[in-house]
Amino acid sequence: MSIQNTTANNTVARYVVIAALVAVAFFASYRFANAASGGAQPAFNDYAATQAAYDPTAGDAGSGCGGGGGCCGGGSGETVEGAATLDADGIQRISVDATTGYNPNVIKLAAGVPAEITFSEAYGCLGQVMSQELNFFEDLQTGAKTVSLPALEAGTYSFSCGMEMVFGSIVVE
Ligand SMILES: [Cu+2]
Repeated sequence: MSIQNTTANNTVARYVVIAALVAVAFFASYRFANAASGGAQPAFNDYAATQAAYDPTAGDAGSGCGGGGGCCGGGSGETVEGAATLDADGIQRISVDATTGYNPNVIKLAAGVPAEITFSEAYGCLGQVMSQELNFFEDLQTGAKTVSLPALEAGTYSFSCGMEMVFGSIVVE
């Protein structure tokens, strides 16, 4: 091996080391900034950034809230209303897409009529949907689930993801 080649190899090696140090420093500062800004409690308007973490095609590899950092974005903040359809069997039904937040996130039901709400399959933060008020908890990671509700009195009931970070409401009129 000539001297020139050795020098070239050393130069390449030096650049590799510098690049690695820069990458480590960048990652460390990112982690620090993330921790300083609250870590496990991201801002409610951080939805676009956190949405990527919910990509259903990426599976659910540790994307739950426990890991800190971008978890639930808290929803887009936009209200999307959807009204249930009364079927011939006397049950009102509506489907909710839960893949990237609840769509619709304001579900309108008629009072005094039993209802079935079908939530789509969902992962990560939205992998579970629940309501203490209406007493349901469903795991959406294993597929879409239909929640059966009795005839409800008029009022507004809330539901959320399993960590109570993304919310929707059921408005019964
Ligand atoms: Cu969540």
